[in-house]
Amino acid sequence: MNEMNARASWDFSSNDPFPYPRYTDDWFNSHGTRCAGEVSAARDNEICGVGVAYDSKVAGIRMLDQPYMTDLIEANSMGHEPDLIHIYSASWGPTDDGKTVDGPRNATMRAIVRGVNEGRNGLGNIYVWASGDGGADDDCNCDGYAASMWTVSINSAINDGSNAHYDESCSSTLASTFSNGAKDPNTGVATTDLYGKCTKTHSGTSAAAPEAAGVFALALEANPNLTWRDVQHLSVLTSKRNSLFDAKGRFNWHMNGVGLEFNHLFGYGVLDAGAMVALAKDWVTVPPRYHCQGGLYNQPQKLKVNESILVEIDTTACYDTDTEVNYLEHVQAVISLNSSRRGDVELFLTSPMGTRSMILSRRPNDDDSRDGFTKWPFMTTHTWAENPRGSWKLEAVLTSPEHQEGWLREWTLMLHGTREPPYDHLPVKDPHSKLAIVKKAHHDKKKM
Ligand SMILES: [Ca+2]
Ligand SMILES: [Ca+2]
Ligand SMILES: [Ca+2]
Repeated sequence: MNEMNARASWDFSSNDPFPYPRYTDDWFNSHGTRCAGEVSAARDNEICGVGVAYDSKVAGIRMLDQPYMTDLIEANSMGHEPDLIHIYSASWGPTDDGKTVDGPRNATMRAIVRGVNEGRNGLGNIYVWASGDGGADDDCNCDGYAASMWTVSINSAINDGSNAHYDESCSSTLASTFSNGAKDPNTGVATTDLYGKCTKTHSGTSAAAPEAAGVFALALEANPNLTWRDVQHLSVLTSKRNSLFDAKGRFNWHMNGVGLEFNHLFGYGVLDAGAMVALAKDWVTVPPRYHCQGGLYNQPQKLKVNESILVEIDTTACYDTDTEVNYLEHVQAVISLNSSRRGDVELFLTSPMGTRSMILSRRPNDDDSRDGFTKWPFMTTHTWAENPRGSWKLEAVLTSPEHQEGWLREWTLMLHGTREPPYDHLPVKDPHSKLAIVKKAHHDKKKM
């Protein structure tokens, strides 16, 4: 490692200042060492490769290696030294079995919220999250850590631009980086390993998230004043579609209402470190963020099999109030529903500008009939920079071969974003850039 920051490190699994991995025959605890090397392996380290941000320092937080996980261990880890640590990179989460619906508990949620609001001396910690390795039968919007708007969740692509077989899809993924999964087994991620070794087989979205953490470290090096939201805006504006595509042809690229291309698998595309650093140098912090409850729908509706029911919320987006939102960042559809088979429910959210996000996909292994979803915050990033005023449509359907039943009970629409246009003070250097396209969309709209 380039330099280990011992002061920012801690072992929450055994409560001591030394987060050394516990060595086992199966190398089970090699994960953190491998992720750390991707970010921060020094130049000329004579072991292997080089970290994305090779001048960064890295702290180790050991927190997964004990018989059970507690809210307190998670909270302490996520909130550890939030002024010393700028970026937290997490390659863990709820079980990827395609039937778990789980997210941060109270203390962990509070720690993350405190991190983004107060961490990094008020600029906000960056929480980078692996979107998960549950494959096509899981949905990362059922992983409350990845789906949180306070985390930047990162999916992976393989070297030919297609998604990996283990990739999950969901509307909350912001961007992607590269990882293993190609047919050629020699296409894993090279990084540091236990016993001072080199591995060339680091894998999964676990290997994708630290690459993003490295890119964000470079952006913060170029401009230390970036807030946690600036980093998300930069990701949206500089990630590239390139040749990324869905190997199974399910999810195409679409353009949202302000001309930004997004994909259900890859978010806004693959991170471009050079473009992000260049734009970070010119960046002017985005205007204040407001939270607007756009509306509440609470007349229970019976779901239908293979036929959508449609409910609408018509919103002013808190027009002429203290929380007016005119330019979206994240949108949450906070939903309560239950069904005789939870995994058969699909949900789609369509914005007033016509952008349709699949906020829940079918999960064939999820046979829950009891819990359903209770005020679950399904999140989409796909309507970024759109104007939220108008009619939002929620479609719900049971995609069941046999007879199932269910109820959509409640839907609260939460709109998060700015009152002021976010990029007004940024110079446009490239007329074909996404920044130029969005600024033009915002400007044209104002003239109307
Ligand atoms: Ca220890
Ligand atoms: Ca998952
Ligand atoms: Ca997220």
